Amino acid sequence: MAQDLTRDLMDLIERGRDRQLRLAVTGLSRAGKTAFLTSLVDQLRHSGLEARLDLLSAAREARLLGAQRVAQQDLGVPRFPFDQARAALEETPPRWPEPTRGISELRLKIRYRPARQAWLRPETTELTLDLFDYPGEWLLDLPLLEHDYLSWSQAQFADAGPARRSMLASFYAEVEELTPDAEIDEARLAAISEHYAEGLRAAREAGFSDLQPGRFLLPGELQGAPVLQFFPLPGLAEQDAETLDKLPEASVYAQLAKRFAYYQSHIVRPFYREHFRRFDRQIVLVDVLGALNAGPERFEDLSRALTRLMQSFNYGQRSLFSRLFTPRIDRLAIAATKADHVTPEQHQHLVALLEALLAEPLKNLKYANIPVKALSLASIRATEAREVSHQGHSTPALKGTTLDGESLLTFPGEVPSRLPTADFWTRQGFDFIAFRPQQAAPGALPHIRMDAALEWLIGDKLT
Ligand SMILES: Nc1nc2c(ncn2[C@@H]2O[C@H](COP(=O)(O)OP(=O)(O)OP(=O)(O)O)[C@@H](O)[C@H]2O)c(=O)[nH]1
Ligand SMILES: [Mg+2]
Repeated sequence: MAQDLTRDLMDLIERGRDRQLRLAVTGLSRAGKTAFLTSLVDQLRHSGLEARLDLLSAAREARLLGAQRVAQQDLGVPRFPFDQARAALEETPPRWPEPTRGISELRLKIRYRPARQAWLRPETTELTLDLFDYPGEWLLDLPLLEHDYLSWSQAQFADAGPARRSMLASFYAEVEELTPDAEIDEARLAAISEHYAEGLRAAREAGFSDLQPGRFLLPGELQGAPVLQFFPLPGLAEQDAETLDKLPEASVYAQLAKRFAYYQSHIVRPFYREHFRRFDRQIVLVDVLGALNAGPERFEDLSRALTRLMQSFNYGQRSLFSRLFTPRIDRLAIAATKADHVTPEQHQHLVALLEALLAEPLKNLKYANIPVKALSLASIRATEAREVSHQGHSTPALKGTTLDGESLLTFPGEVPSRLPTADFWTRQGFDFIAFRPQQAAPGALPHIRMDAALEWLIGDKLT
């Protein structure tokens, strides 16, 4: 207890001195969070020696001395599996890090020489960077906190397009026969919940993003628990709220609403409270290219999911008071990940498309006067950019190895710089290929613009 208190006090002092930063790496499932964190640690650990970080001013000015992982704050949370991720990348053939199944934390101490040496100023200083990783599936539970059972049910049915509906067909067939005032039948609720979970899993496999509740996709230790046995009911209307609320405890509606509330208060809220409240900076990672490859319904689904998600974070300018006691995100980056899937001259379009996808949240952030930088990056670059000449013309191409080990020289297609039109979708001019990471070489992992991201997110703290 006393130890906890001392630690919290030390943190508070460090925050006050601007020597500690908590960075939210936000991204839906498969967006590239784990790859980003792995690369971030790797680049900073190699900084000063073999990392290529020219766009990070502290590195360019040779003031960045390196970084070390240190004991994290919460000893009850596993450590971010950096070594496992790095080892997977070094195997022959190299492998991508595993999808994340639970929460992990990481604390980095970054050592640097301040830009201006002054009297009484130490020659070297440290910045503590706190990071954490989690399964993307769980992130979409944050917007679920905004709802009650009635409004949540309505939203789940309102947003589903034809492809998504077809994946949930067996759930729809069952649930449509259920009336809110029917008496509960435990076994039936469990069976319908399983249909719902199956439908969500199928939708995820098919590239959909806006899927709630997240623990249905990745239950962890909650597998089979009644708290995961609920689902939305169709045909509920706002004006029925009063009647619905009066239904007896043993009715289907009352039971489902109770489980939904339990899920919110016992699963989502603690997750949010413990991990998502205290951030100073944020990077939102988006697999724009993956969504582009998956078609219009998935693309819209991603845009909607991200817009809702970004409402769950605290943004605002900082005063000394807010920095100490109610930290807010005062600067963020949005990044289109896996930029090495397209040729370099497409990167600008990729950023424009990302901005179009996030138009709504960007408007709000601008209004709140929060600086945002949009960029495209590859945390771990798997391809090489090439020029191919054909009949006297030189065209850009990518060289990489597919996951099956086939060596490829390809032009994956043009990225539209605006939200794609119907015409784009019918032509479907984009061919997304999953590449294997490059064979490990000495030094830091190859990347695209990790240094630009770092400069924006922490550069000002390294001066
Ligand atoms: N080519 C390329 N592929 C990448 C890059 N980053 C991620 N990927 C691919 O995207 C997949 C998902 O990346 P992860 O970092 O595991 O994604 P995540 O956001 O941690 O996903 P969850 O843990 O499932 O939430 C990887 O297995 C790679 O196939 C990159 O920089 N370049
Ligand atoms: Mg992950």
